[in-house]
Amino acid sequence: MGFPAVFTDYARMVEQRLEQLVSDRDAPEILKQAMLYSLTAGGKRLRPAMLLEFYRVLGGDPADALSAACGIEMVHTYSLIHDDLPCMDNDDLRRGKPACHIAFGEDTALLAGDALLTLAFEVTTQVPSVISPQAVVQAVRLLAGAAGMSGMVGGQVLDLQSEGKQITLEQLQQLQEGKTVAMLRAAGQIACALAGANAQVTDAVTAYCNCIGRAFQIRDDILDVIGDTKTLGKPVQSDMQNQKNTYVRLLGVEQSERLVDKLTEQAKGALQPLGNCENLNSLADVLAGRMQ
Ligand code: GRG
Repeated sequence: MGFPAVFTDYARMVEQRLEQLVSDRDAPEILKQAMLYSLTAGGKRLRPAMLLEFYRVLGGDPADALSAACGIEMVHTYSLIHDDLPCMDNDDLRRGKPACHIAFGEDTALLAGDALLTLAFEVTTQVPSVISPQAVVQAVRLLAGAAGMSGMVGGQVLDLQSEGKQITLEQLQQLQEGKTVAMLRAAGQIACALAGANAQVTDAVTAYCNCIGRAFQIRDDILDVIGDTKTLGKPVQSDMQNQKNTYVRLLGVEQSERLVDKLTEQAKGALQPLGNCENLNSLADVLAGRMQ
């Protein structure tokens, strides 16, 4: 089963805009090249596509939220560049290509990540006037919160600290909540903010994203064991080598797969109050069985 067609359309829209947003800027050529190298290396574009689809489901025109969608993909791409650096996971391959620091050197890769992180906040504010300034402020706040110390960066610190140590399932969930779930949840919540959704709708979207986020990371843990480098575009068995704590390590593959299925059903259930969310329901199913 492939991604619903609309997600392929979103990915194309996001890729075009990402290229524009970086190419058009006045900045050192090598920096732009490194940023574009990682931004255009492929990837599922999951976070921006979720943002755009939620925005559409909530009554908006996805084109109006496109720059904000690019913002979340920029933060995600920065995190991958920094995660691959020798001082972090020290991986040479990303999205099927040499990692940014292999292609451009550690110094330029570090700075390309920094530039993507900062540009992300700038472009998130580039929305048309149908979206209120208050909604934009809220979107920026959500993005910063998800990316920062209590979100992705915090999760990464817990991940690094726990390498080679035995941690509990509860600690693992907390780590993955920061490292992975926070950014996926931000995709849904930013869409809610931009669309002016009420609290009840925002809660339903948040519940879906929380379940999808947990299932996504557990599937990632599984793929590190059962996946292959060519399909994944990144090295496999790297969790074991880096002595990472994963669901597979704590529960085994089968029980982890059952948990992914349970979370996927919960995610779909969470969207029922919103009415027709066919594409997001299909997305949940596709992600549960993804091989890349
Ligand atoms: C914040 C300094 C700093 C480092 C980043 C969280 C993190 C730390 C890096 C991301 C690496 C990682 C394995 C995160 C877990 C989430 C995850 C599975 C990311 C991969 O996301 P996909 O599968 O990637 O959506 P594509 O390439 O498809 O965009």
